[in-house]
Amino acid sequence: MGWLVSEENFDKSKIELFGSKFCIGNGNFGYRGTLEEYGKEQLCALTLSEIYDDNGCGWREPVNMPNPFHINLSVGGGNISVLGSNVAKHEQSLDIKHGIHSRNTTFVTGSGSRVSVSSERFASMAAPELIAEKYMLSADSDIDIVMNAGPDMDVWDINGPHFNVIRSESSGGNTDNHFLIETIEKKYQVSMCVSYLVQTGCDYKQDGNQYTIHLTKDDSFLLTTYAVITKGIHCADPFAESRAKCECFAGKGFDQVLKEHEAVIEKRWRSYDIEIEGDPYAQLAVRYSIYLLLIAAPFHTEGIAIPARGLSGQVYKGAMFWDAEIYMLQMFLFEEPEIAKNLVMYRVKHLKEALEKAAEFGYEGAFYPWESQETGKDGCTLYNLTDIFTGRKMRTYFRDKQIHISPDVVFGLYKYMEITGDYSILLQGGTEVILECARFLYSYSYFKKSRNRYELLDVTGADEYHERVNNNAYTNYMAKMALKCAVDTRAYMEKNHKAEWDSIVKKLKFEDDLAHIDEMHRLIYTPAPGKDGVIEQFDGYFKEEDLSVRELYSRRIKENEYLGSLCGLAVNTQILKQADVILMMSLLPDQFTKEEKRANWDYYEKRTEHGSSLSTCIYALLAAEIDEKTYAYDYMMKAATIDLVGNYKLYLGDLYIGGTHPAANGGTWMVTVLGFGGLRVNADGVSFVPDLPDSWNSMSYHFACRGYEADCKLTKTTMTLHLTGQKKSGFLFNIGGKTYELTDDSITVNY
Ligand code: IFM
Repeated sequence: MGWLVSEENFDKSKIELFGSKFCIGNGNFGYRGTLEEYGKEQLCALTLSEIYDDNGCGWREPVNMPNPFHINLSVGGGNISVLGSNVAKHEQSLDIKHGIHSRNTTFVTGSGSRVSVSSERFASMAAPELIAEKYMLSADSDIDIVMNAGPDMDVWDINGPHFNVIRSESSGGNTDNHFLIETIEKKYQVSMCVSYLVQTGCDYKQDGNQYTIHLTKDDSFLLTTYAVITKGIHCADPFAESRAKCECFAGKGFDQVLKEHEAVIEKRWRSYDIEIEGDPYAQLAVRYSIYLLLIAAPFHTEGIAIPARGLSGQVYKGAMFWDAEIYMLQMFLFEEPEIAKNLVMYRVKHLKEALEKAAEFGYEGAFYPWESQETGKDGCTLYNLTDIFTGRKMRTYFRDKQIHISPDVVFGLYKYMEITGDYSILLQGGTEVILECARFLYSYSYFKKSRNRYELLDVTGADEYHERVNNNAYTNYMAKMALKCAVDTRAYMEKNHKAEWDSIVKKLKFEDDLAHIDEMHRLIYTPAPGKDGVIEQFDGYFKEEDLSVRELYSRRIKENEYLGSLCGLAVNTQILKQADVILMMSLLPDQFTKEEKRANWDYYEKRTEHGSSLSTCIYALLAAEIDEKTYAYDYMMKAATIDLVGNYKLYLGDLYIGGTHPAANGGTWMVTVLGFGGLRVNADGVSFVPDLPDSWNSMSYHFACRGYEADCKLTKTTMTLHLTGQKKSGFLFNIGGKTYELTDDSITVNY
C-alpha cells in the first residue's frame, strides 16, 4: 500500500505529463516514463547527469542518449502502437519502492486477435551504469509479428544535436549494439552498449535488429535488454568498459541484476521512508516526492547537485539552482549526510567560477551562479526569456541581481554543520566559500552614512516578479546570516585550527576584510516588522498597487505571458511570484515571534501567485508553525502532488518548463518532518514540536543527527524515539519544554 503510482487507459494528451511522472533514474541518468513505441515526438529521453553540451545553436543543456528500449511492432504491415492502434486495455505504473516502471497493453489487431505487450524496466541503483528492461509479447491466437528492437538514434533534444557517433559495432546472433559518442563542445565521450537477449518457445527469425516472430497462443516472446552507459569522465576507456559491464550484467541475468538493484533501493528506503497512517493519498504523495529526489541524487559524485527538473529531461538547461541548498538539502542531511555532503561540495568545488562571476560584474568575493552545470559557470544569459507578444528577447536580471544565491550557498554549508555536527568541511574548502561569499556581500553593499547602516541595493530577491529592488527582506536577512556564519567561522577556526586559519586568511588576502565583515554583520539593515508585525518585502513595496491574484489574471492577454521582467503585469503590484518574506521566516525561524510569522503569513499569502513550484511548500511550512493546520495540509498536498497530477506551469512565455519538481519534492519532506513533525536542530540542541494533520493517525520516520540515528513514531499525542545507530548514549532532545536523554531503550513522551 502506498507504493504504487498507476494510470489506466491511454490518453494522448497525457504523454508529456506521464513522461515525467513515470520517470526512473539513479543519479547517473534519468529515463522518462515513455512507452517502447514512442519516439522523440513523444519526448523520450535518457538524460545524462554531469554531461552537458553546447552545439552553438541555443544554450548548453544535458545530453540525451539514444533510447535503448525503442521497439516497433507490426502485424500484416500495420503498426501496433498506442498511438494508432485499437487499444483494448492499457496500464502504466511505477513501483516506487523498487524503482520499477511497468506497462501492460492489449491491442486488438485488424483480424481481431489480441496482442499483449508488457514490460518492466529499472535504472540500477546498485550499478549506476545499468538500465535494463524485460519486454514480453503474447497473443490469444497464432499470429505473425515483426518486431524491430534497437537503439533509437533519433534523439529528442531542445537544442540538439549534441554528439557524433565516433565508433560503433554491432554483431549478429543476439544483436549487440555498441557505440561511443563524443559531444560537440567539450568532446566528452560516453559509450552505450546494449544487449538484446531472446527467450521464447515460438519460432522466430532474426535479421540484425529485426525479429520475425510466429507467436502462438501458448508461447510468449521475451526480450531482455541490458543497456550500459559509461562516461569518459569516470573511466579511461568507456567503450571497452561498457561492453565488459554489459556482458557481465547480461551474464548475471535480469532477475539477478534486479535483485541487486532492489537491495540498494530498499536499504535507502529504510532511511528515507516516511510512513503515514490514516491518509493513503498523502502517504503516496510524500513517498513519491522522496522517490523523485532519490532517482536524481548524485550518489556517485561531488561533481554535480540535483538539477531543477531532476533528471527528467533537458528543461532549465539541466542546471542546478539555489533550489538544491534551500529546498532539497535538508532531506539528505537528516537521512544520508554523506549524500548531503556531495551536494554541498559541488559548490565548494566551484568557488573559482563564483569568484570569476563576481569579477565579471566588478565585485570581489564569490557570487554564485543563478543556474549552473558541471562547469560551475552561470548558464543564465542576460536575456533569458522571450516576450511572447513581440518574439523579442527580454532583459532579465536573474543572473546579475539575484545576489542571494551566495548567502544561500553559505546557508547550505551552515546547515550541513549544524545538523551533522561535522565541521571538517571547513577544512575542505568550506571556510574559503564562507569568507568569499561574505566578501562579495561587503563588496556589493552600500554604506548609508546618514543611517549608519549597510544596504543591499538593486537586487532581485526570491520573488522574481520584483527585479532590481532595494533592500529585499529575504536577501538582507540571508546576507546577515551569511556574515554571521563568517564571523562564527573565524571564531571556530581561530580556536580549533589556528594554523589552517592563518594560512587561509593569508591565501585569500583576507586580513583587511575581517574587520569589514565584522562591521557589516553588525550594521547590515534588516527591515524590522512594522506595527502590524508585517515586514515590507523591499523598499517601497507597500506603495505598489494592491490587488488580488484573480484581478491580476483578468488583465492577462495570453495565459502564458510572463508576469515579471520589464513590463510584466505583476511588476508594479504587490503580487509575488513565490514566497519571499515567508521563506526567510521559515529558514530563520528563531529570529521571529509566532505573532510576526502569523502577521506576515496572513499578509503575503493572499498576494502570492505561486507562479513558481518553490512556493506552496514554504507557505505550508510556516502555516504548520503558526498552527494553521488546514492551510499547512492543503499547501503541503499541493507541493506533494505537483508531479502526480501535473498541476504546474508548462510554459514561461514560449519556454517549455515541464518535468519533475525536486524543489517541491524536497519542500514536501520539509513540511512533513520539520513542519508536522516539528523537528528542529539549532544551537540549543534538538527539539520537537509535533502537530500532525487531522487525517493522520501516525507518522513514522527515521533521521540522522549529529552522529546519532533514530526512528521516530508520532501519534496525535505521543512521540516514541528509538536510537538505531552506533551511538547509544547522550542524545538529548527537548519536547514540551522538558529535556530528555535517549539511550539504549526507546522513550515514549506525551506531548
Ligand atoms: O530557482 C528557481 C527560481 O527561484 C524560480 N524559477 C525557477 C527556478 C528553478 O527552479
